[in-house]
Formats: sequence, structure tokens, C-alpha cells
Amino acid sequence: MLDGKKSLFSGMQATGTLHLGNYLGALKNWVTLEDEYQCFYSVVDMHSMTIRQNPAELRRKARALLTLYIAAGLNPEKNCIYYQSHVPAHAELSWVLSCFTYMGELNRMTQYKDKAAKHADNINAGLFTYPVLMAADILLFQSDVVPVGSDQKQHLEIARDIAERFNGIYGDVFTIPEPYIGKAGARIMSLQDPTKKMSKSDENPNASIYLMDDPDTIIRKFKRAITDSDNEIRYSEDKPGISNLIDIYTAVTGKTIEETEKEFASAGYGDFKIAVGEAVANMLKPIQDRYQELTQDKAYIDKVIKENAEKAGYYANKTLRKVHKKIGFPERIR
Ligand code: ATP
Ligand code: LTN
Repeated sequence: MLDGKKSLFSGMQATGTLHLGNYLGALKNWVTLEDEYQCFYSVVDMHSMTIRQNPAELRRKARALLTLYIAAGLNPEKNCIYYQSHVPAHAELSWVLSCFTYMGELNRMTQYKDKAAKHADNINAGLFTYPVLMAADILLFQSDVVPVGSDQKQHLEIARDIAERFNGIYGDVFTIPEPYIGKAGARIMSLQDPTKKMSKSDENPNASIYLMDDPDTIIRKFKRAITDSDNEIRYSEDKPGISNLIDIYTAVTGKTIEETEKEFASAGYGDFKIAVGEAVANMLKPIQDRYQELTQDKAYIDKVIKENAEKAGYYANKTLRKVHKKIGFPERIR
């Protein structure tokens, strides 16, 4: 809760190019929450440092991501959209919280294990303490809910554990956050290997639909999507490829799985793949157009960056001051 209104935080890393999973699993839901919550959406560039980045690329991608948040429908008047690195309170709270987090807890994180395996030459301490920074992001804004895809559930659990541990010692300092995972689209799988999630770091461009892909590319990628050898459009655990396409179709159109199965009862995979591709391309077109418009308006984006960082800083510092006081840091002399 902030100023008597429920609040939320979420963020995305400025690495890679946003894909359909990021949109359906996260961004699309974010846009629906602005009236009910005081919303903070960050481009979490500090998290991106856990993997080696090219500085110029990181800066470009961070700006592109922030612009895409707006293009996808987040109104920066109602949602606080900002760069994590512009609000030092994230790092400050992260340090304090790291002293309330156990190595054993961090050791269990599957994302850490996956990323450590993928980047065996750079298993840095930041990669290990990543969930602590994420807890700081969330707790700084007294978030009631955190809208994410289902892969982030484990990180949210640790954020809750840290908050409960801290509150247990110092009283009710932090709101305990709940995950908010949308019904449809919470886990979109790779088009080339439907047992793996669609991921920004996938090297095969055919595995993911990128938000900036043009309609022909989108339809081509869907046509090539890996499916099983029968030809029945039916949702089932033993048909991960076609089930993923059904998930995408239902998340985009708002139809149910049953309605979708019925609609395509007499169609083959080829027709269904084209229908999914067209639905996705139509959904993305207005976002792409708006993105192009926004990139022309440098002054507007700069204004959003400046004003929203100030707003986020205001609320974040309020929580940080409370934490510092509780743990016994000396008061500042003004
Ligand atoms: P990577 O796989 O390289 O770690 P990512 O694609 O998971 O990156 P993130 O920046 O970690 O991207 O995630 C941003 C948001 O998108 C998070 O809320 C995450 O849960 C959600 N998300 C990521 N991938 C998917 C997916 N395949 N399906 C649904 N939601 C997803
Ligand atoms: N870890 C998330 C990104 C992220 C986040 C957060 C999401 C960083 N801080 C706080 C929700 C709340 C990811 O990799 N998808």
C-alpha cells in the first residue's frame, strides 16, 4: 500500500529483444492494472549486469524497452515507468536485505542454476544474489502484488520469506507481496522446442516471435513451429507443440481452449498455424506503429524518464528511511 492505494512493482531486463512470452505473460496484464493499483514498472538494468553486457547496446536496449512499455499501452501518467539504475535506493535496500537472506535459500533458485550453467565462465556474485535485488525492487514500493510470468514464482517466494523474516524482527515494515500470474499466456513455450520456455536468450530466432517481427516473419515462424505428427487440434499434455499454439491463440483472442478446439475441429495444423500467426500479427501491429511514433519523440521519452525516476525515488526513499531507522542506522543531521 502506498498513499492508501494498493501498489505493485514489476520489471523486465533490458537484455535481448522482447518476445511474445514477455508480452502475453507480463506486459499485456500490466496494462489492465493501472486503475486498481499504484504501478511501478522498471527497466531493471541493474539486474542485466549479472551477465556481461556491451555498454552501448545495453543503453540502447534499455531505452527501447522503456519505449516499448509505453507503446504496449502503459500510460506514463498513471504508471511509473523508469530505469532501476536511476533510483539508488534499489541497491541500498538490496544490501540490507542480503544480510537477511541465507546462502542456502539462494542456492535453491532454479534460475541461478540455469544461468550459471549457461554462463559457466562468469558465475559472479551478482548472479547469485539476483533474487535479493529483486526482493528490494518489490519491497521498496510496498507492493501488494507482482505481475509476472510463472517462471518468476520462486523469486517471489524468496521475496516474501525475506519480508516476513524482516517484519518478524522489526515489526510491520514491508507489505508481503503476492504473485499475480495471468490465466492465459503465463508460460509460452519455444516454437522450436515446446518443452522449453520462449526465452530472450534463445539463439535460434525461429524459436521466438519478437514483438517487432513483421507479419510475414510471424506467419513463417508459426508455419515452421514444431508440432507432433498427428493432425488433430486438441489441447493435451502429450501434444506440447499444438497445446502451446492453442495457449497463444487463447491468450491473444480471449477465446477458451474448448472454443478454439471447436473452431478448428475440421482444420489441419497448417490452417491453424496461419490463423495463430494472423491473430498475433494483428495484435502486434498497433504496438509496432506506436513504437515507431514514440522513437521520433525524444523530448517526450526524456521527460518520462526524468519525471518518473523522481517519483519512484520519492516512494523508494520513504521505505528506505523507514528501514534504516528500524535497523539502527544513525539519523542524518540536516
Ligand atoms: P531469459 O529467458 O533470457 O532469462 P526472459 O525471456 O525470461 O529472459 P525476462 O526479462 O526474464 O525475460 O522476463 C520478463 C517477464 O516476462 C517476466 O515477468 C517473465 O515472467 C515473463 N516471461 C518471460 N518468458 C516468458 C514466457 N515464455 N512465457 C510467459 N511469460 C514469460
Ligand atoms: N527477475 C525478473 C525481472 C525482475 C522483476 C523484478 C520482476 C527484476 N526485478 C521485480 C518482478 C518484480 C526476470 O528475470 N524476469
